[in-house]
Amino acid sequence: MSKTLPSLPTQADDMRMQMALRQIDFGAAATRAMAPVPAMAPNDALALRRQDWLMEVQERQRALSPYASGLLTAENLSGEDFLHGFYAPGRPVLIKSAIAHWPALTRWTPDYLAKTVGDAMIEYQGGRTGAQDYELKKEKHRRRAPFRQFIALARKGGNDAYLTASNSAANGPALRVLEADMGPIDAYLTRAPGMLWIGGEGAFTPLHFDLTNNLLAQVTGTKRVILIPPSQTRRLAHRSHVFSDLCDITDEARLTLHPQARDVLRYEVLLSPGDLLFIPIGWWHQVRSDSFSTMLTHTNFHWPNVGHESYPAG
Ligand SMILES: O=C(O)CCC(=O)C(=O)O
Repeated sequence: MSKTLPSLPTQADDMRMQMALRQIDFGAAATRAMAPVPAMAPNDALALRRQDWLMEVQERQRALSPYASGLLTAENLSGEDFLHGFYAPGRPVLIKSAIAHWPALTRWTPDYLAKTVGDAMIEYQGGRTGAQDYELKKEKHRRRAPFRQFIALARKGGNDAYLTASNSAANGPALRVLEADMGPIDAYLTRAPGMLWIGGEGAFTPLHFDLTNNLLAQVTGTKRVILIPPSQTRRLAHRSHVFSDLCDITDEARLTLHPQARDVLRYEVLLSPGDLLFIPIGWWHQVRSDSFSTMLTHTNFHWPNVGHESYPAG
C-alpha cells in the first residue's frame, strides 16, 4: 500500500499554538543509557503474543486516518518539523528534491566516477549470486578491486557485486575525492560523510531492519524501497539477527513458504535522484535498484540515535 498526502496537517508552530504541553519530564530518558532487556522465561511466550496483539490493534487504529498511517511525502521540511513529525515518533518520510542542488546529481555517472576515483583499491561485496545469506554472512563476501574494475562490474547489472555501507570503513581514503560533489544536510544531520552504496540495475538488499535511524540520500538512478512497520514483525519470520527468512516479500516462492506474510501491511517508495528517505529504527525494508545507482546512508542525526547499544542480539 502506498499513500501520498500533500503535506503535514500541522506544523510544529501550529502545534505549539494549539496545544498546551503537559510536561512529564521524559527528556532525560532520551539521553540516559537504556537498561538491558531481561531475558525471557519459557512461559513468557504468552506475554510476547499479547505484545504482538497490541501492536496489531494499534496499527489497525492508525489505519482509520491516512494522516496517522499513510507514508507522507514532504518538501522543504524544517529540522523542527522533521523532529516533531517523524524522528521522535519513529515515522518514515520521503523528502523530495532535498539534495537536488548537489553537484553530484549531474556528475555521478559511471564514467565520471571511474575517471575521478581511478584505480584506487576499494572494498565491495561480491560473489552474491546464488548465496541467500550474503547480508548475514557479510564477512565471507568482502572483495577488493581497483575502483574502475568495480564500476565495470556494476555497469553490467545484477546482484553479484555491490559496494555497500558495510564497506565504508575500508573505503574512506579512496572515495574521499567524491566529497567535493556533495553538500551538507544541516537541517537533520551533523557534518559527517555518509556511507556510499554503488550498484547496478538489480542490486538487491534483502528484508531487514536497522539498529539505528537512517537517512537515505539518492544521487544517481532510482531504487524501489518496500517499508513494513514494526507492528508486522510477527508475520515476517524474524529468526536471524535483523533479517527476515522471507528475504524478498515480493517473491511468490518465499510467500508460499511463509504464507502469514501475504497480507502484511507495507508501503512502496520510489526513491529518485535528489530525494531523502527517513527509515526509523525497527522499520523493515528491502531495496532494489532499477538502474545503475549511487546513494548515501546517514546515521549522524542531531538527536540521539543509540538503540543499537542495547539490542538483544541473542
Ligand atoms: O540501498 C540498499 O540497497 C539498502 C539500503 C539499506 O538497507 C540501508 O541503508 O539501511
